Amino acid sequence: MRGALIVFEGTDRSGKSTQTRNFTNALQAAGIAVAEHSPWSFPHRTSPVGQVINAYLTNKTHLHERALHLLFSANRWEKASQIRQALRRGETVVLDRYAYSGIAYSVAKGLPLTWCKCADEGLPAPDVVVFLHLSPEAAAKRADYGSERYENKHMQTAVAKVFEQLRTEQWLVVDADADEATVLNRILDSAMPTVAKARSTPHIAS
Ligand code: DGP
Ligand code: NA
Ligand code: NA
Repeated sequence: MRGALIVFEGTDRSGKSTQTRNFTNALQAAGIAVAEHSPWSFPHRTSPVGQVINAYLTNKTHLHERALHLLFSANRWEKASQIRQALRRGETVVLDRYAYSGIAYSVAKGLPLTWCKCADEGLPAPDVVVFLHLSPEAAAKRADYGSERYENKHMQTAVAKVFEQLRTEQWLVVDADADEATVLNRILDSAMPTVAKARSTPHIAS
């Protein structure tokens, strides 16, 4: 069986980092081979491109909005062959954010949707998109937003709106406004059948 490409998306504080970890552990417990170091997070901040992104997010540098968009995209392209290779080896890959974040955050700041979509065209296509839904109000209650760029209610509300636009019927939308174990169970209930189906069908060329 091939690996499945599973993408988690959502606004900041929706629990993606925790739940991609929990979900990876659950896959392994179910005997499904998972790529090493999964979940893989975007942006991955340690590559040269990732370091520039990190400097931007922590307010240490300024970048033109379009240059920034292309850097986030490049940061995903850097990993594209590794993703494909893992899938071919039969390993499932869990991603904490992907191209949908790329579009949502840039469009929220006023860049045109069609232009934003171009840079990520041709990346390995996900089999499953899990969208952790948390209102900006509920997110603000979880913990104070930190000091990074975008961690404010105005931006998060704008990002949530674009995610709504991007959402298709294939997305698995999970209500993330509950405790960790409850949210994980919701994710497993909705994603596991799709993961099993993906692994037993050939990957659609992307
Ligand atoms: P995270 O490490 O998941 O908290 O992401 C850091 C911040 O970067 C977060 O506010 C979301 C934002 N972000 C993630 N991916 C992208 C992207 O592709 N483009 C833009 N503009 N922002 C992104
Ligand atoms: Na964040
Ligand atoms: Na994360």
